[in-house]
Amino acid sequence: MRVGALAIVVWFVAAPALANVINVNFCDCSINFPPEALAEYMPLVEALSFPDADVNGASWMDDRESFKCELGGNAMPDCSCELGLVSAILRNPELDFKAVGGVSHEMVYNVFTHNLAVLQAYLGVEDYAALQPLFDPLLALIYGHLTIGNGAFEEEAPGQYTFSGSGGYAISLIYALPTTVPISPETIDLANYSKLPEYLAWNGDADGDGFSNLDEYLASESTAEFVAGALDRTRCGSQVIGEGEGEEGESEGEEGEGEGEEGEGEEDPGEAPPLPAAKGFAIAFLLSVFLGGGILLHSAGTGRNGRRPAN
Ligand SMILES: [Ca+2]
Ligand SMILES: [Ca+2]
Repeated sequence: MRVGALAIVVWFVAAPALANVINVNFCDCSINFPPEALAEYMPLVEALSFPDADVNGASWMDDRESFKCELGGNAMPDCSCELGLVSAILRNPELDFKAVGGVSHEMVYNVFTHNLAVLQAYLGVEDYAALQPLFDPLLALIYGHLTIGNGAFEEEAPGQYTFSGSGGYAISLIYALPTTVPISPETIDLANYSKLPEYLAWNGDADGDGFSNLDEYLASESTAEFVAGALDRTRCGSQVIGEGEGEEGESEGEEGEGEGEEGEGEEDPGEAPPLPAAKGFAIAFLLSVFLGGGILLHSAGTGRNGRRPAN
């Protein structure tokens, strides 16, 4: 990994004994909720609680006056499973399913680090450097979800937006970053980032065995077995199969989204029912949550920095 432009990654790169290995536990990039004071927002807090948070489904937020939102999921836990898959690939430079229609370490590494450089360029060196100390965990989540990249983000009005999928969720997080200058339209255009939904999204197929990642999740008895099975062509989740057995099947993975496509959230399976609106819940709080609840950001005053947990 290049050291200059990608220096930000250092926070979550542990002892890179091998070139291009990124060690990041996305579940560590989360949240210690301050307890009591949050009763009013408990539905939202519960939705965001890691490692079981599933907030990358069809969602919307409206932070123009009082804060309101509806959050959806896609039936797969985000950090432990969906981002866990990304993490496992980033850790293993030997992983390569390209010859059988799957993903490789190189592909995921390149997308992950490319997006890091793109966002850094969009935000500018000074803003990015200012954000980095406080927001590295959040930035890691952004890059992880961008790498998956499915879904869409649409700003309907300043502070009012809809989003779906990991890509849309990542953009919603970028939208909420407390920058010193307004975030440009290019910065919140998912089309400007690289992504690998055909391999990494719920309906993608990382190992090219014909079973979608959701298939593998539903056939798994644990998170670890999901991550292992989704990267093992002799398994569908916890179940042993013949290599490539699912290739003739009808898995959703066969309809995996192509790179750059913006899938619609309504395709997501098992969408969680919308949560009740959480009035008065400032974006600043949500961002502070990513920092362990210690910091309330100025962003509440900007009106633009809304944030939500979907995807
Ligand atoms: Ca999910
Ligand atoms: Ca598979």
